[in-house]
Amino acid sequence: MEKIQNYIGGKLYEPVSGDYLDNYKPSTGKVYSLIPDSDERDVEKAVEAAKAAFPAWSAMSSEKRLGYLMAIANKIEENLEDLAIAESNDNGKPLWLAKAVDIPRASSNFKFYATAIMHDKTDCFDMGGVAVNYTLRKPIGVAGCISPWNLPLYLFTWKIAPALATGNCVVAKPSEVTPMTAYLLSKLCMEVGLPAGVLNIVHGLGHKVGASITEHPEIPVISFTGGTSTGQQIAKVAAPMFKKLSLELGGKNPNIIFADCDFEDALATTKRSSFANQGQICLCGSRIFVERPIYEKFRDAFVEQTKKMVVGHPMDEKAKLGAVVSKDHMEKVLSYVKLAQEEGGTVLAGGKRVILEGEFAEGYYLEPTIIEGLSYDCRTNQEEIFGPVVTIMPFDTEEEVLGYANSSKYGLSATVWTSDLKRAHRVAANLESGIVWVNTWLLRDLRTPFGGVKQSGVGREGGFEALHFFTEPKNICIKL
Ligand code: TXE
Repeated sequence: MEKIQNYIGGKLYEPVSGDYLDNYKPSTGKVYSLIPDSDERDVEKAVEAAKAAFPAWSAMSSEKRLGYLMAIANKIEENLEDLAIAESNDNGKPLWLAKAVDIPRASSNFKFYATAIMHDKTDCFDMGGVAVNYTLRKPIGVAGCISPWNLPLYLFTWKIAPALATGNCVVAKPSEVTPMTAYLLSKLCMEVGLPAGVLNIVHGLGHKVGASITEHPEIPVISFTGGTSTGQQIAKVAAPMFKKLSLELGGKNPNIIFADCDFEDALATTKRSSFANQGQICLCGSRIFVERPIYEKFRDAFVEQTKKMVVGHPMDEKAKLGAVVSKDHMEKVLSYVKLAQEEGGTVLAGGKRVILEGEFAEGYYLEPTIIEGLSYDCRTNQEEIFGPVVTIMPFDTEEEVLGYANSSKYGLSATVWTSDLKRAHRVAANLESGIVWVNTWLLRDLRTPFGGVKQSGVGREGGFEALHFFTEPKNICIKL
């Protein structure tokens, strides 16, 4: 049984406790590796290593840091197949998805930030002969990066890359549900000779290792992606310590489809935005609103095509959906299907666990599920389910659907389908979300600000937003 190890000070270590946790393979429901059950002692070792590495790493030229990060990006590409298999084994997602999305994006994250630091600039304010002001941006020190299980390496590197690129050192914790690719990444960092202590990865439970990172007095900046309730816990600890905080949390994203949409494109994309990654993407469009003139036509076509979607084991090329990430999560999602029916909803497609043959019989598979007949403000339409479950309902006016869409306590992303350019601008401007896609979904430019409003988080990742998050500006005014 493979034992994952912590990566501290450039070396691999057992946890100080010597204890391990079971790591389950979602596709089979069986334990297939072991995770260090680390604690504050491992975090302390990691912080010491990061502090020791910080002076040299932060003083290094951007060009030299670019070299290390590009070397890591190239290693990820060279090991794409192994990393994708590991990701699929750990998360349950189809292998083709890990190969097409997760692992290539992990490499892109490193490449994007390795090059971004070569183009960042600061400000100068000329007081007309009296004085001149210039701004310096300096790395903060040891950054804490805590990431979730839905896009493990993709989101892990999305935090680490800008933190390292800007000259910080990192103590990172991947989700204990999907630790494998972070472990493999640590080996790639050793292969490229990343200086000891620049990146440290401590595996273990959120309330132990995650909490220890959050409350550590020598980690002044925390970047977190995960559930809203966990984000609240982290904020409670970090705020009184005046830590800089980035929180990327949950979503309950509206998918608004007007009658003048490109019907086939809206239908094809809605299948993806509803069920990609088994619906375990914070950007999935889980509330579908269709303008009444095309409601029945769209609903019936969507149901018919959803029923044909193959749910299979992750190595099955035909599988559109693999396994959801854990038994607990599968049961949580099924509990929402039950709730929806109690709230008056009708299941038009799916709603049940899928039992596959042979070694996959105990895997965590769910049917893609569509539910109709709910009110916009019921729990099913207000709470994040984070599985392959969407609701669908008609609307008659723009004001009505904006009211439905904005009724959520979340505000991460939204999708709008219309051929009316003026309406696209108007509706996008009135949606309470950090990201709006018009006639597309999950089309990503890494330069754009990424994040949400309301209970979807605090701050933005992406582009120069991330470079500025991981640095502190200093204004120097010189009298002439
Ligand atoms: O998140 P958690 P999980 C949502 C989604 C999902 C829910 C829970 O609704 O069902 O969050 O998912 C660490 N101090 N999203 O369990 O618990 C934990 O170990 C410090 C949306 O993944 O928030 C893990 O590494 N850290 C999200 C990370 O936090 C703590 C994607 C996330 O775990 C901690 C995933 C603590 N007290 C889930 N407790 C998105 N926005 O993409 C836990 N952790």
